[in-house]
Amino acid sequence: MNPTEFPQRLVQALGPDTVLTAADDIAPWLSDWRGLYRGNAQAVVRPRRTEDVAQCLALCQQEGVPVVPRGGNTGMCGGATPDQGAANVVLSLDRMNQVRSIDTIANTMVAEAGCILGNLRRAADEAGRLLPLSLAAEDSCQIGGNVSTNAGGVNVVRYGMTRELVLGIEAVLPTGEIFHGLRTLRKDNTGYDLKQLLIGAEGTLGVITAVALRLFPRTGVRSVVLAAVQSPRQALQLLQLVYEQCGPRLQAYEFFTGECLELVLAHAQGVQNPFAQRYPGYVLIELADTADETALNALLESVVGDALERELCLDAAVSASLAQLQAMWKLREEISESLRAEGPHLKHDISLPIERIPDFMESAEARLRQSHGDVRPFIFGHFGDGNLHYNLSRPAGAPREWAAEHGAAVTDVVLDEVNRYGGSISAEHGIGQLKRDHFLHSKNPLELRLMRDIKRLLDPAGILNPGKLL
Ligand code: FAD
Ligand code: 2HG
Ligand code: ZN
Repeated sequence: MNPTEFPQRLVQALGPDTVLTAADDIAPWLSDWRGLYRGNAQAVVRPRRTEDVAQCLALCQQEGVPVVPRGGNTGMCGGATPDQGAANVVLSLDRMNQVRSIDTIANTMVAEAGCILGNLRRAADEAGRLLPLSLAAEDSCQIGGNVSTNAGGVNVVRYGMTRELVLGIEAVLPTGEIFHGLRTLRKDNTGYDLKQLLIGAEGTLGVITAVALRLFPRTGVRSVVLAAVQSPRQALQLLQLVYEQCGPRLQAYEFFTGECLELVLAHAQGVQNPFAQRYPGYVLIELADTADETALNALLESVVGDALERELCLDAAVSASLAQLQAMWKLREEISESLRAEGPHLKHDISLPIERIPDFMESAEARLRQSHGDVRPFIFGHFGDGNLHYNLSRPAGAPREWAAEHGAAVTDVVLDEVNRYGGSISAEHGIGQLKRDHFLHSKNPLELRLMRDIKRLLDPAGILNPGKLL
């Protein structure tokens, strides 16, 4: 086929407004948020309807054209970036951005895959409900991307991962067939739960076009404390106390080291250290409830009082207003952007059995000190659910290429420790192209065989997001 023939067929089938073919128009769709990857494509398709997605995939399957689904492009592993092949088609869901329904009796929302997560959270709020999936990228990422990566975020400790929020899915299979699984039922034990295969599949099994989500009572009353801690071990003891005393009101339990706070203070705008001195680590704890602000504040004061008395933290700053609450959250949420501003670094999105986090951190640090003593750790994460972002920046003064040269050896040390402590090499960001080799080594042969069989069954021509995950 000559190079313009296939794009022209897409244009004929879907209309010129839906298909971008000029190199300049395609260029912005070829790289990832971290700036790690850059690929090629012969066209970018931006459908408005599920039927258009189906038509696009059917045409691509006929000609064996690789398709890369794309959401908000905030993924950390290059999953939405095409490879170097000139034949790729990027399929963006950004124009499928309608909320189809909100049901405040069943407490469900049905939304198209291209809806921005923050917009869905606001739509739920306006209806008096909570969509609890929350992450710093929520004003850029799309719900289809969230479901495809099984995103986590800051409220997993209370509401679970995205998978636990999904009731139904509409998707297009690589064959062009539409999978009509957009049910909102809470109970449905009719055979295999096929939608689960699409959740966390990173666009390798189907293109999600709409999702049905669970909603919760709006937790309009919130209270936050930033607690300074001596160590991860102290953070763990504090977690036990907070959990025992606050139970389901515990909405977020986030950890970051003193180095992370310094980084944010150096790079982010409009941030302030609430403490007069520096501490080794910090825990941001949010309690939330549907009503009775006075009772919630009293609970927080009492937990903080107990924690200080039992020496489970070194210091604590409690939010006295919404502005203070937001300012404390900003210190946590700006870490990722500040790291990006600092330059290339190695990300390890790992999870561990929570009680083993302190031992893991001590052991990993000791090994890294021996092998790469000058590497700069920036460790933070969703401590309450066992997820650490174990990020390592190049030594001070080292060139930007440092990670390319030493990264593999450093990552081997970290992931070896993760394995020793019974953890996972990918907690919430997924595999994409970044972690494919580590992923293939981390799974046992039976798991890999089953995954490959499923891939072959749903995508016999192997056109959907090739080179990602498997
Ligand atoms: P993309 O990056 O566009 O795509 C991600 C993957 O999903 C790709 O493999 C792509 O092919 C596939 N995909 C996208 N849409 C579809 C679809 N409709 N159908 C099929 N496949 C599709 N992640 C967390 O889990 N927790 C966090 O706390 C968190 N914080 C972040 C903070 C910042 C500042 C940034 C930049 C990122 C953060 N992330 C976090 C990572 C990222 O936001 C999530 O992985 C998010 O779910 C990706 O959504 P997206 O729409 O940007 O997907
Ligand atoms: C977060 O929790 C994100 O802020 C990003 O998952 C983590 O940048 C990272 O490593
Ligand atoms: Zn995270």
